[in-house]
Amino acid sequence: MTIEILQTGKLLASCEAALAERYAVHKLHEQADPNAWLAENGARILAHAGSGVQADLMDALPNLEIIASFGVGYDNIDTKSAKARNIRVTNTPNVLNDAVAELTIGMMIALARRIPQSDQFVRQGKWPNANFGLFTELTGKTVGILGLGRIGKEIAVRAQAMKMRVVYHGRKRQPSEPHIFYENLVDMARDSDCLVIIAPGGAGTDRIVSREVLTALGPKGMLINVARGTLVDEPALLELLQTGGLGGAALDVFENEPQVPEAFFALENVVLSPHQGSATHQTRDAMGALLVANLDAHFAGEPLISAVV
Ligand code: NAP
Ligand code: 8YV
Repeated sequence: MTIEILQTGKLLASCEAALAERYAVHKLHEQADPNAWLAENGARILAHAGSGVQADLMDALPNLEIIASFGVGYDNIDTKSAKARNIRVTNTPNVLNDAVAELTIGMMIALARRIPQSDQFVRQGKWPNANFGLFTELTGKTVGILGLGRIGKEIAVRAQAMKMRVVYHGRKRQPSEPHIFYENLVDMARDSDCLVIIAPGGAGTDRIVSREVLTALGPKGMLINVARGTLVDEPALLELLQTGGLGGAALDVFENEPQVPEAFFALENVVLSPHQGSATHQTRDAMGALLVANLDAHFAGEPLISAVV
C-alpha cells in the first residue's frame, strides 16, 4: 500500500524528489480549494512533511501519525495538540549547526566592521572623496550567548577562535562548559559587547530580550539575532537603534517575516539578512535528508532519528 503524505508548502527540490520516490505526495498549497480537498481526502493522509502545523490541520487529518518538520525550530508546530493526538513530531537538529554558526559570526563581523555599508561606499564611488571611517574590532570583546545549545556551542568555538571571551545565559548552568554562566540576562547584557540570540522561539522566550536587556547592552552594544524575531521586543529595538541607546544590530530573523519594518532600512547601524542561517546547499540537503529519514524510520517501525514529540 502506498503511504499518502501531505505537503502544505514548497520544500527543497532534493527533499521533494526523495519524498516522491517513496510516498504518494499531495500538495495542499497547489489545490484550488484546500478545504474541500482536505474534507474529501484528509483521512488518507498519514504524514505531514514541511513546517507550520496547527490543531485545525490536525483535525482535518484524523489519521495523521507523524509531522516531519524541515528545520530545527518547531515553534510553528502545535506540539501540545500533536501529543494529545498521539502524533509524532520530528525536526532536523545538528546538521545545520555549522551553517548557522558561520552566518552568526559573519553577521557579527559585518556589523562591527560595517561590511555591507563599506561595500555600498565603494560601489557608489564615494571612496575618492572621503574615508569610510573607523569601527569596532571584535578581538578581546565579550560575546554573551543567549542559548548555549547545539548551535550556540558552535558559535562559542568560533568566537573563541577570534579571541573573544564567551559567556552565556540559559535556564540552567551547564557544568561541563568552561564559560561563565549568567543566571540573569540583563546582567549578562550589561557585561557583554555582543549579545547573540540563539535560543528557541515560543511562549517561553517571547520578548525575552526586552527593552531592559537592550538598554543594558547599551550604546556600544551589538545585538545579533539568528534565532527567532519573537525573542526580541522589536519596537524597543528599533527605537533604541534610532536614538543611540543601542550600538547596532545584525538581524537574520524578524517578528513578522518576511515583512521587515521599513524603519530598519534607513539605519546605518544594522545589518539585515532574510533568514539565511541554514541556507547553504550542503546544509539544506542534509536537513531534507533527515526529514525523509525520520519518515522512513517511522513507517519502517524503527526508532525516530530526531523526535521532539
Ligand atoms: P538547542 O540545542 O535546543 O539549544 C537551545 C538553547 O536555548 C539551550 O541552550 C537552552 O538552554 C536555551 N533555552 C531554551 N529555552 C530557554 C529559555 N526559556 N530561556 C533561556 N534559554 C533557553 O537548539 P539549537 O539547535 O541550538 O537551535 C536554537 C534555535 O535556533 C532554534 O530553535 C531555531 O529557532 C533557531 N534557528 C535559526 C536558524 C536560522 O536560520 N536563523 C537556523 C536554525 C535554528 P537551557 O535548556 O539551559 O535553557
Ligand atoms: C529554517 C530555521 O527552518 O531550522 C530552523 O529552525 O530557522 C531554518 O533552518 C529554514 O530556513 C527552513 O525554513
